[in-house]
Amino acid sequence: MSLEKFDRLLASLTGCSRIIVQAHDFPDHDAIGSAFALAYLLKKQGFAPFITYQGFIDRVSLRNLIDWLDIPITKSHLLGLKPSDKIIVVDGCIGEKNVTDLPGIEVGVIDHHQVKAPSFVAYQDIRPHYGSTATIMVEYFNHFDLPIPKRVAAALLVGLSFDTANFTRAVSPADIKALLQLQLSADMDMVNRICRNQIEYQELKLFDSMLSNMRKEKNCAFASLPEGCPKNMLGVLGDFLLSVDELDIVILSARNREKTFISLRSECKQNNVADIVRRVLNNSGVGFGGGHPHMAGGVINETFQLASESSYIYELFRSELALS
Ligand SMILES: [Mn+2]
Repeated sequence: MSLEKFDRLLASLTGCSRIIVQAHDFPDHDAIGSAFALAYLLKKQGFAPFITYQGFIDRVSLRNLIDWLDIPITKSHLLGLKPSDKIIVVDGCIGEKNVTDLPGIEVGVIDHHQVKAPSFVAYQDIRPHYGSTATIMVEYFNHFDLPIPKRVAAALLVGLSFDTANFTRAVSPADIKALLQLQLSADMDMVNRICRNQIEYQELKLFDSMLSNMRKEKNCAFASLPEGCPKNMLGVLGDFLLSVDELDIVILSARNREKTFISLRSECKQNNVADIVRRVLNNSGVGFGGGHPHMAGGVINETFQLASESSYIYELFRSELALS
């Protein structure tokens, strides 16, 4: 992929006092790591970048990533954003429900999800076949012949590892090339320490609650988590269930801050969970969702009795699944 268009974007931004690098809302490791890398690269090109996001950081491994690698992040309300600000969205796309439309004009989208950027976005680099946005960022550094600093390499490698579930899903040859390159530059003790510590002691009881109301139908498991379960923890729990031999699809839900979050995992081709969640939520107006064929998420607008949450989710999704 030629990056001449990116050169043209930077040329068009000459004279901008600052550039906002926006990670998707409720960011994950890939979003923050990629934003960190892009901000470093922009700084090297003479710009004044600020990394920002909306939502919360509610997962210990992401907090560790930010703290231990000293990643500078500014909450958007502290930036005093103006309509003239230039925004580059990473690991997400403006127009998607998980990217808040901040004051400012979106001039770029760099993402690896199945998305379509609005036509007003001058620069679009969308590669759904890549395992992570971090992989795209490695290619940007190479384009500029820029060595990847130790901290940036560590952040990118954590993002790549998380998004590919340690190279077990959605891995492209570009991801493996990036892995090789990042391993040479990153502090691997640091990378491994961040990747290994994914759960807090007090979260162990969530496994208990999940198993206590889990419903298994053929190769699919449904479960609802108690109110307040961190959204990102759903992914950890979903991956845990997916590691069960008999289970190929996992659908989890949890109420958090007055919303119900859905997390879907699939390891069978017959069930593209990004399509399923869009069909079930977006098309019906019940909520919204999206993601990858193997890993997707969504939010339900509707309010319902907590007692009936698990059966509601079950009824909603059951008919859209191809179970065996
Ligand atoms: Mn990603």
